[in-house]
Amino acid sequence: MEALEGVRVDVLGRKGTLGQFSKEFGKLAPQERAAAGKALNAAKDALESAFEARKHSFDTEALNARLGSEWIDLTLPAPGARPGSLHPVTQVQMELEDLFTSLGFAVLDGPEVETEYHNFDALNIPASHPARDMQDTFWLTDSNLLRTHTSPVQVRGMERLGPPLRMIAPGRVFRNEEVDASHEHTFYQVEGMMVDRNVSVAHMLYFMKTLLSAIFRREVTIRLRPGYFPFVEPGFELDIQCLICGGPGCPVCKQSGWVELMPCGLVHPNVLRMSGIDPDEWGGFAFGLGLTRLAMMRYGIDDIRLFESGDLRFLRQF
Ligand code: FA5
Repeated sequence: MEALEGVRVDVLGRKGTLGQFSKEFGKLAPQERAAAGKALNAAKDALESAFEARKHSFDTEALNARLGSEWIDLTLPAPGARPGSLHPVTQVQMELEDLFTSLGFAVLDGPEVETEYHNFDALNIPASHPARDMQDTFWLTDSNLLRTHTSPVQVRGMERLGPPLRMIAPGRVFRNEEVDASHEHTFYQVEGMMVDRNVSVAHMLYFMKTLLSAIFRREVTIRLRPGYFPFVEPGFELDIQCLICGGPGCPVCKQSGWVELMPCGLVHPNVLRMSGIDPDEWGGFAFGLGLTRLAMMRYGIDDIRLFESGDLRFLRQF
């Protein structure tokens, strides 16, 4: 097509061969000019239509080549929907549910829009208590809130089922949080609670160790340190050695080598009392597991923001 255009310009262009002929007209005798002009115009017309015809045949050839190469058979069956997969957090959640139901725990659910009473007051955190500042809260205009933890489901479980009680409550929680590699504003926790006679820290440790070895399918190094939560006494923080870096420090463990995974403790007598359970007769333990962080450790994911990103390149790996 390019070569053809080159020839066209050479012949028909302003400085082309045919143009040169018209310049010669002055040299002709006046009576010869009319015939020469006619002949020149006829030549020009003939050449123009020859070029057009050639161009048209090139166009047709190009179109035929495309039609040949881009051909699809519309009668073939469609390729079918790409199979989806469960979100990594859902997978870990389902494993935990299986494990705890096999240990006699009920799986309970609670609302994501919670009352201030269930999220705070009934957990021994009255309005004036400084512990409310530990969890930056998304308040709604009707004085309800987006639950900051799964602990309100403990209260709902105690109110509804009473003792003896074994329950877990997985679910989504929300905090008005500065987002980084290990902190999201929307993440998942699993609450665990057992209320019975003579429940001790030893029972609590047994269930938490069972949980960790089932999830990681290997020995993980843990440490227990004192932790403060108004709804437990004594309270602990259970940390696991960071499985992303193995200890030397990385952004996920904030360079400490340890990841805070599971705060826990013995249920505070005030909490039992507020839910109508006599603390002189019953005791209990409770833990609040960071489920999203657990999934990070389980799969070696170094940035929590990937979970809620909706990025299919991430999700298709599970
Ligand atoms: C609580 O939410 C308490 N309700 C836990 C509890 C339950 C204590 C029962 C005692 C008895 P905390 O704010 O530390 O505690 O959060 C619990 C876990 O959630 C943390 O250990 C961590 O794994 C996870 N977590 C907390 N904030 C975030 C966040 N912004 N992003 C991701 N995970 C988080």
